Amino acid sequence: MAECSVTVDSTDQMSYDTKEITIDRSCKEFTIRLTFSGELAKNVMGHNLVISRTADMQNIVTEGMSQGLDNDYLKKDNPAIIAHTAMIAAEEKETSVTFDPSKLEVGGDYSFFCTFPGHVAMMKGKVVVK
Ligand code: CU1
Repeated sequence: MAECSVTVDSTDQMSYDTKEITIDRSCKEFTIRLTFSGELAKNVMGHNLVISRTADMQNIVTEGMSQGLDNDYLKKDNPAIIAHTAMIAAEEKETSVTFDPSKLEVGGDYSFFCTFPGHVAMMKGKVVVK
């Protein structure tokens, strides 16, 4: 049976607990659950999880910076964003996003990452589509 969800934890150390997630394209829907196991507040250690083609990642991060914390440092109407969670931290320790994995191509080069300013250097990983 296909595994149609994954949980990724994020921390006060500006990190996710995994460097790679696998999305099974045979799932009707795929859910990514993002948790926060730290103690810091969103304005200092907010994390989200965004999926895009790796080639679009830097642009999404850069344009997100000017959107501010109120918009989760993300320009959400950018069509290059395939899926994204809300930004969380100690105030709200869990969120999730459910999307249609048929938007992804098997073998495509995709990444997941955090758009909080400065975090992408440490908070990114590979999305494997099978
Ligand atoms: Cu972050």
